[in-house]
Amino acid sequence: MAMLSGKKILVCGVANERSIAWGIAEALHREGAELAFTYVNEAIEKRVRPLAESLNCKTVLPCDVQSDADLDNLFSELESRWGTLDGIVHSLAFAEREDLGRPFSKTSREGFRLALDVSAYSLIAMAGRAEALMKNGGSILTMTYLGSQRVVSNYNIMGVAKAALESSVRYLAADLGAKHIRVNAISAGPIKTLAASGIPHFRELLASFAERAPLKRNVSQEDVAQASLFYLSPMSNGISGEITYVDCGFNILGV
Ligand code: NAD
Ligand code: 0WE
Repeated sequence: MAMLSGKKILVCGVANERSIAWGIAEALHREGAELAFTYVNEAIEKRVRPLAESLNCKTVLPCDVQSDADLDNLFSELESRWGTLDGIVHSLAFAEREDLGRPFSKTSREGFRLALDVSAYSLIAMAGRAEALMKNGGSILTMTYLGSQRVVSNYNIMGVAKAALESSVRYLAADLGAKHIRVNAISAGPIKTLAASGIPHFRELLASFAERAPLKRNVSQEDVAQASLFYLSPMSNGISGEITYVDCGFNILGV
């Protein structure tokens, strides 16, 4: 039995088939949801269009979350195509590569602004525009990482941005709850995606994670997709403002 038949869900953050958002999109499609996708630029559009078409989806729209005009156009396009919206998958983040490398105390003002704008403010910007479209309530889901709560070497300004994102989840949940709009986050363990490529020592991070995590393995795209289905479906109707670890238990560890 499909859990999401007739539900209209916007998926932001597919870059390629390894993207966390793509695993979620496949799961949503399997459960009967109707999807729309966004891309940040033309290079990503070339990747996203064929992937969307493989799920019989023709709604692929531009959105650089740094642009208010892009966000306005995206939601007015969804309004005219769909009229209502049931869910959003927000699965995007960005910081200058140099800010993930240099000492944290040397983070530039512009690096801070960019990381928080793309990785945290974008959730607020989308939720504010989605409110009017989510006429029957809705579910907004974002992706975060343990580096928001604990120091992870080199995660740096992204840790601060994810802390702002997680706090925004709670404030948005409180603000939009009366409209039956739920806002939650999944805190995923490390997964080798485009955003993880070129991170120094990422392979070592994955290996030590699998060794130490209670489940003795790495987290998969499918693990995150399954938990996402829960949040985008009525199975989680009583849950809002929550951060759920999908990390094979890693976050419970002390020494
Ligand atoms: P990914 O590279 O596949 O996805 C990141 C997406 O962000 C890309 O599609 C990219 O186009 C998009 N993006 C960047 N700047 C943008 C902008 N200005 N406007 C619109 N889109 C923009 O990598 P991923 O690992 O799937 O990342 C998805 C989310 O998951 C991110 O929030 C990331 O922080 C989070 N996350 C990743 C991991 C991991 O280890 N891979 C772990 C926990 C959380
Ligand atoms: O959120 C992320 C990655 C986010 C990210 C990645 C990049 C690389 C390319 C944001 N901006 C950029 N900018 C680029 O130019 N993750 C949770 C994955 C990740 O990144 C790390 C990690 C993990 C895990 C960086 C250092 C340490 C661990």
